[in-house]
Formats: sequence, C-alpha cells, structure tokens
Amino acid sequence: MKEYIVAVAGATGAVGKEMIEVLEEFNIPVKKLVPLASANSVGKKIEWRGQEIAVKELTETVFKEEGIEIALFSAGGSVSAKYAPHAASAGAVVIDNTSYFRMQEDVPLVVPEVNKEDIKEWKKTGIIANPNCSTIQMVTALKPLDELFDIERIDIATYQATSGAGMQAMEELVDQMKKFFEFKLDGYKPQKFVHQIALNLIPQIDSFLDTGYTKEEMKMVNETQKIMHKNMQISATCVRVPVLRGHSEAITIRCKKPVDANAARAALAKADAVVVEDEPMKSIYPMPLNASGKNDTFVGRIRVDNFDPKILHLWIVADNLRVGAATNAVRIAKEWIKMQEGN
Ligand code: NAP
Ligand code: 3JN
Repeated sequence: MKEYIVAVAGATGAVGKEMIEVLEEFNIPVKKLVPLASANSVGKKIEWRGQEIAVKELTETVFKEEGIEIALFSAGGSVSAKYAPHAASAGAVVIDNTSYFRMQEDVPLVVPEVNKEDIKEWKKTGIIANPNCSTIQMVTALKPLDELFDIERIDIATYQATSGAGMQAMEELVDQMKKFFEFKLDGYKPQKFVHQIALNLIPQIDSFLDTGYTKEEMKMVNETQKIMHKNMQISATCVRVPVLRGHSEAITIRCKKPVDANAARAALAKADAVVVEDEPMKSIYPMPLNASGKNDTFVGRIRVDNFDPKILHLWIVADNLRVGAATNAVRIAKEWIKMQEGN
C-alpha cells in the first residue's frame, strides 16, 4: 500500500496533538509526518511513533517544499483561509477542521459514518471540511434514527467542555478551580470566556447574531442540513460547562413516523462508531468522563415523549477533541486513501 507525506497544521494545539495521536492509533500509512505551527513553535518537539520530530513553520511554500500529499488543518479559520489554498495547489488534499470552508458549495462537509460518498467531491477544490464538534456527534447518532423514523425537527441543548475553546481555555478552568480552593477567585478576570467558568454555566458559545442565536448554534443548524442532505427544522442552545473534555447533548427529535425506543436502541447498537449505554435503572448512561479519549459517540437516556408518540428524547456524549475533531479528520483521510487505492 502507498504511504503518504502528511502535514498537521496546528500541531502544537489541543486538536493538532490529538490528530497526531489518532494518525498513529489508526495506522494511517504515513511515510513522513510534518508538524506545522506558528513561528513561535519552530523547533518544539512532537512525539511520533516513539521518536521526537521538530515543528516547522507554516508558510505558503512548505507544502510544495515537503511534497505534502495530505494536509490536516487545525490552526483557526483565518489560518486555513490563507494557507489551505497553497496546500491544495501544491497537490495535497486538505482536510480542514475550521468553519472557514464548511458551507462553501463546492466543498464537501463530511462525517464518514453519515456521508462518506461526498468525499469524492474533493477534486473540485482540493478541500474537504470537517464539521463543528457538536454537529459531528449529533449527526453520527441521528443518521440511523432518521433512516428508521424520518426526522422532521431537532431541538438540542449542548453542554460543551472547555477544551472546545482550545488549550488555554482548559487551563483557565483548572486555574480558576485552584484559585477557588485557595479563596483567591475574587477579582479574577476571565481571559478565554466572557464569565467565570469554574462552578458556573455560560449559555454563550461564540458571538450572538441579531436573531438571538449564537454562531455556534447556527453551525449546528446549517452543517446538519448540509451533511444529512435534508432541510429538517433545527434549533439549538449551546452552553459552556466546567468540564475539561467531552461534549454532551440533550436532544429531542420529532419524526414523521411513530418512534420506538427499543428499535432506536437496536439501530444505534448496529451503527458504526456508536455505543449505546442505556440502563438507567443501573445508573448507566453516557458521561463526559467516560467518553474522554475514546473514538465513539455514546448514546443513552433513549425514551419516547410523554405526550407525543412521534417524539424521541436522547442524550449523546463524545470526546470533542477526538470524535468532534481529530478522529473525524483522520477517518476522512482513511476514506480518502481507500478511494485513491480504488476501494
Ligand atoms: P489551540 O489549542 O489554541 O491551538 C491552536 C494551534 O494553531 C496551535 O498549534 C498554534 O500554533 C496554531 N496557530 C495559531 N495561529 C497560527 C498561525 N498564524 N500560523 C500557524 N499556526 C498557528 O486551538 P485548538 O483547540 O487546537 O483549535 C484550533 C482550531 O481548530 C480552532 O480555531 C478551530 O478553527 C478548530 N476547531 C474545530 C473544532 C471542531 O469543532 N471541529 C473544535 C475545536 C477547534 P502555536 O502553538 O505556534 O501558536
Ligand atoms: O467551542 C466549542 O466547543 C467548539 C468550537 C469550535 C471552534 C472554535 C473556534 C473557531 C470553531 C469551529 O470548529 O467551528 C472555530 C471555527 O473554525 O470557526
């Protein structure tokens, strides 16, 4: 099997580090790994297959110079906007983890468990977009339920971990917790979040639009419709919670057909990369601590609405840095490689 020269742009970040670990765990045929970050990180060491390799600077020319064939980007939207086209014109397939290209018509937006057939559209621009973390775990669980019951509306409340906002945001939570126990939290000025996150919930992720929804909430709406090729009604409330890793979602789906909790459990149990944890009498249900570091989406609390036989409620948890970012990007790379090999 051919081996590929792979770059990770944003290699020193929360998501980039996971990408490198997952590339190794998934045995992706990598001939050479090129970790890229800002000029500040040049020379920093990254662990790869038991060895240390030095970070290089992300530049417009590095993709051609290094002969990059697969470029995973996770260094922010403006960085992707500037450098991803250079990677694509140097011949690499770009798998971009930012929102910059997601809604562009010619760019496929892919969760392999849901719409891997869209990957073939990569040739139009050289770019494949990775959805937002909250979208990925939701569509992974909803795809089998849509096949079964034909979903027409989705209502969501998210409980998103601090790691969704990057490495410094995780540190902010830990630092605030320490200061709380040292009685030193008075007058503390948050940096990454608009309010104190320790011992608190913040019902704002990203900025607000005139409609009263946040950009994060609208990503869930628009991206889900694009991935599922279906204009179902969707409304979300996205909330930041004092958890380090693992996004949770309370989801209500209204369907065209009557729903059945056992049929839903059976379909989810058969779905790729989904694990059903649903024994409430034994207090078994998904939780972010248990999902941390895993590559599956966990689903539980599956139950039919008290009043409407076409409404199902469920609870979905996944590691946002893995399932919601790095693992999905690597799964796209894996499918893209299969496609190159003619499989
Ligand atoms: P992070 O921990 O803050 O890391 C940011 C990374 O980007 C670092 O490696 C940083 O390098 C690099 N970087 C920043 N500016 C750069 C520049 N001008 N040139 C080159 N490299 C630069 O953030 P993160 O949590 O890993 O997230 C990174 C991005 O991934 C986010 O901005 C977002 O677009 C995307 N993301 C997507 C999801 C999703 O839902 N799929 C989830 C989280 C994040 P230095 O260390 O050298 O500064
Ligand atoms: O806050 C979260 O839990 C998820 C955040 C994702 C994120 C953070 C900064 C910029 C994104 C994203 O993936 O949508 C972006 C962005 O690329 O717009």
